[in-house]
Amino acid sequence: PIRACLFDLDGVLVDTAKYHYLAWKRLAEELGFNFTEQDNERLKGVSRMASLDILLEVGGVTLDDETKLALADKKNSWYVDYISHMDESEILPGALTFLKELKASGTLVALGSASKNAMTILNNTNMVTYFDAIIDGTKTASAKPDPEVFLLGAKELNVSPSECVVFEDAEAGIEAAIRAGMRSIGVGSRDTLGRADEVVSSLQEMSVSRLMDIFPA
Ligand code: B16
Ligand code: MG
Repeated sequence: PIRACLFDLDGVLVDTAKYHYLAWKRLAEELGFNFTEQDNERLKGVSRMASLDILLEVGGVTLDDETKLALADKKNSWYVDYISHMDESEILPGALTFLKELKASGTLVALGSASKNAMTILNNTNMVTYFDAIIDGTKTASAKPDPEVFLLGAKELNVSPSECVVFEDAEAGIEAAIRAGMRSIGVGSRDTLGRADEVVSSLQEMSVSRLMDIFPA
C-alpha cells in the first residue's frame, strides 16, 4: 500500500520556474547572449551548477571554475530577491487541496527538491506545516536523476521505497523515482514524463481516491 507522497517543489507545488528563467536570462544578457524560454526547458529539475553549464553551452562560452562559481552566486542572489516577494497566490492549482486531503487521510508527506532555496519558498507560501519531512538541495550530495533526495525522504519518514509515490514535473525526477524503487506520477506532459506510472496535467486532477485507483492496495 501507498503510505507516503514525496513532492518535487518547483513546477509541482509552486511556479518558481519563471523566476529561475528571469535570473538566468539576466545573466546570459550580461554575458552578451540571448537565452530563450525553450533553452530554459533544459534547466528544469537540474542543479544550479549543472544549469549554469547548460547556459554557458548555449552561449558558446567557456570559463574557469572560479568565475563559474561567482556567476552562479550572482544568479542566485537575483533569484532569492525574486522569491522573497512570493506568497500563497503562487501555489499551483490543486496543490493545497491535495496536501490537506493527504494529511487528513494519514498519508505521510515529504518534500524532495533539488533547490537550496526550498525553505524560503515553503516559508513565504506558508506550506511548511504540510510536510512530515523536508529534503532539499542543502541535504543532498547528488542531483536528480540520482535517487538520493527521494531515498532520504523515505528514510526520514520511516517507510520503504515501495510504499512511496513521487510527484515530479521533470524527466530527471521521474528517473530518480524509478531508480529509488518508487512509484511516480508525472505532473505535466506525457511527452517528457511518459516513464511515470501515470501523468496528470496538474495536481487539480489528484485526490486520495484517484491515488488509490492508480495504486490499488
Ligand atoms: P537552487 P526542484 C530545482 O527545483 C529547479 O527545478 C531547478 O531549475 C533549479 O536549478 C534547482 O532546483 C536548484 O535550485 O538554485 O534554488 O538551489 O524542481 O527540484 O524543486
Ligand atoms: Mg521540478
